[in-house]
Amino acid sequence: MVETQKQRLILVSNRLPITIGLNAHSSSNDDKYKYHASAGGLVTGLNGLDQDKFTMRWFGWPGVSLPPADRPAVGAYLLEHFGAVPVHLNPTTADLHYNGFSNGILWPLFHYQPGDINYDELCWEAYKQANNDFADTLAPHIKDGDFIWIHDYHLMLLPSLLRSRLDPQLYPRVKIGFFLHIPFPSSEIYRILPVRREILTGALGSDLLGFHTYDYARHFLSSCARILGVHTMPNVVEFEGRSVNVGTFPIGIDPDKFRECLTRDSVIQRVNSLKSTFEGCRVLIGVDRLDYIKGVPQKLRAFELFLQQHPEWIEKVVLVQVAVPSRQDVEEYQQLRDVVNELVGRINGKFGTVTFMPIHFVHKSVNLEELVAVYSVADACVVSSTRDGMNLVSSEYIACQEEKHGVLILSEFAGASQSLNGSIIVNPWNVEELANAFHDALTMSEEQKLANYNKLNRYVNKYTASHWGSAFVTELKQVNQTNDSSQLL
Ligand code: ADQ
Repeated sequence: MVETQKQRLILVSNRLPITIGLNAHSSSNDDKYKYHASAGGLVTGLNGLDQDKFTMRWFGWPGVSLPPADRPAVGAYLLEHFGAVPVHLNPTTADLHYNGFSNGILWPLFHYQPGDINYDELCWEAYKQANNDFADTLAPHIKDGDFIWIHDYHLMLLPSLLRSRLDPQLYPRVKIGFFLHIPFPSSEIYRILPVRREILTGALGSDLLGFHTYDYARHFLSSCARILGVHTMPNVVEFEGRSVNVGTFPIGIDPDKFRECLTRDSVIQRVNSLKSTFEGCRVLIGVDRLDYIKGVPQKLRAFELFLQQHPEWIEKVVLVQVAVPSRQDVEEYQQLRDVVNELVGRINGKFGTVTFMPIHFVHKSVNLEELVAVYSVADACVVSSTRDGMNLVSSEYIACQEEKHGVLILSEFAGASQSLNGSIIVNPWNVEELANAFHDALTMSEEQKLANYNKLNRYVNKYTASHWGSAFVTELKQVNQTNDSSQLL
């Protein structure tokens, strides 16, 4: 009864935020699988939405290929415990859709690396197939009045494919939103994509399209105008008789989660132990997925140059680089790992001693408590992405700097650089400039650090993940009204 009165919010992402594994201790078919909810940025952003107003459903690929006989039971469990609905993909489709088209073509192109794309018809077919499979699974669940929020570059065809399955006479009040978590590149780069029209028209099935920054929204609008020849206004694309709204919604973090974590006894102990480990030494921190867009080699080369130019800092500063392994079955990522290992070895060999190592390279995922402890003892955080939709690490670092007021060195190519005023903005391709930024950060006065921290902290506290989630959904509600009334006219 209560559920029917609430607005339904249907979230769609490539992966469900739940990991399904085989239960080694299973004694019957009833407990064959175990389930673990993961708490990524998206989950946090959506947690901030007023749960009293919405009934949420989450659609996505469950990450494993389940035998058809097991699907009904797994589906029932996911729905009851997580409000989640799995979209089952054939393993070859899942692989070519995710590794092939999404991460092998869209990811490098949208991050300005067209040289790395391997365009392949089979991958494109799999991308279309997977987006169609999502539309087929979703459509029967939709009720009139639902808000549907589709996420990211894996599902850019879905808005149109879903719209084409929903008869406007029967679903006049359904609205579709889409948010892109990565950059939308300049039209000069975007137009390289052989299927550039299809991707744009796919996304234009939405009522509202959201981007992290104004520049990405602008690039999208000019690609629509140039490639499709459609009429665009600053926030609207006129497409097939509908007005598609385009907006800027910079994602944030949940700073309270980080601050609360810092007060835990186990974290306080860990912070103290790290402080004594690094006594007499300043700490620079880098936390990145090991992805070629994160500019880790650029960071390491700049650190090498900094130590060369400022030998007085040898044995007085360490760079802790935490790098979570990512997409390891893709060749470009294996090559990156080799380059990074080689650089770390070379720099440690050159500047290290029997008792001192300038780079501490941690090639694994670390848990929240360890992450927060390392952030909090660091004198500066270095984000050197060569392109990055937003970059949440920069905000997470600020949330953990209440005590130290450390310095944020931030690439001008991360979306975050457009809002995190108070950081040292750098061009990571300019090794000299980045090396100088290390020096500036390590020698900055306490007054300047405090002034910068106050600016940054205000922003991080105001533009949180929940602010982002509710801003998008509120806007989606409003565009609803606009398109509803245009249909009535
Ligand atoms: P990502 O490319 O994954 O996200 P980012 O925004 O920095 O980049 O988020 C990474 C998250 O992973 C952070 O919460 C960070 O703490 C965590 N993380 C990174 N390395 C880790 C490690 N070694 N151990 C544990 N945790 C680690 C994509 C886009 C971004 C955009 C986000 C959200 O590429 O540009 O900001 O989506 O929209």
